[in-house]
Amino acid sequence: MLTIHGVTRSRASRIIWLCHEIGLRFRQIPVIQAYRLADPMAKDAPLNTRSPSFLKLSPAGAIPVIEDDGLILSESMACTLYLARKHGQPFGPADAQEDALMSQWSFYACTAIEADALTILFLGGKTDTAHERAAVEAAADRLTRPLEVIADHLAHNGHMVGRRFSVADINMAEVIRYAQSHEPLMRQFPAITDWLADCEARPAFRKMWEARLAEPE
Ligand SMILES: N[C@@H](CCC(=O)N[C@@H](CS)C(=O)NCC(=O)O)C(=O)O
Repeated sequence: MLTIHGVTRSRASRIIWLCHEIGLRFRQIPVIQAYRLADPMAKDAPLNTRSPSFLKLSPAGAIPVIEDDGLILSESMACTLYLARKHGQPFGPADAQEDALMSQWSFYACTAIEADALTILFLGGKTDTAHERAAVEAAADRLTRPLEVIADHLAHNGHMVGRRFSVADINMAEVIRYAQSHEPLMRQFPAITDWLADCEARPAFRKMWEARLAEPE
């Protein structure tokens, strides 16, 4: 059976969402981020990204990691793309061209959007200082161009690849939703907010999200 290492309050959420879409059973080992613990090396600390046993599995010390049929794989988007390919349509690619496009949009999400969207997620609610406010506004400015690209694509295609909901929508939605709290930014892109609302209304997303909310903050 597929094993997912990582709490749901992490990028493991994208793998869990996909598993629920596919109807794929999995075992979850709730490895937590070390930075969320006062002393990750304490004797009674829960299994975390600095635990020696986890570092054996993932020398990079990051969640999520999956184990499947002897394969040990890190990088959340490599994990979702692998599982989508393995389990095929509709969430995975129909052919090599769709496979390439699903990779293209996933890499674009990671390289052009994720860092700035995370700045908004982590600082968005706590812009106490001028420095923090400037960091959030600079991130929102940099996001305008990639979000224009995505909004235009969605307005013409409805989904990221193949005019159907797929792993490419999961990978893109998981990253764009980090920026959702920046209303002036998101308001410029109704094609994105409508698509995101549809993504987040899916039963598989809701199931993942409920599990996430049930975990301690
Ligand atoms: N590019 C990696 C990033 C992995 C990553 O940074 N994971 C965070 C949690 S979402 C983590 O494990 N942080 C651990 C730590 O900083 O101790 C991926 O997509 O999987």
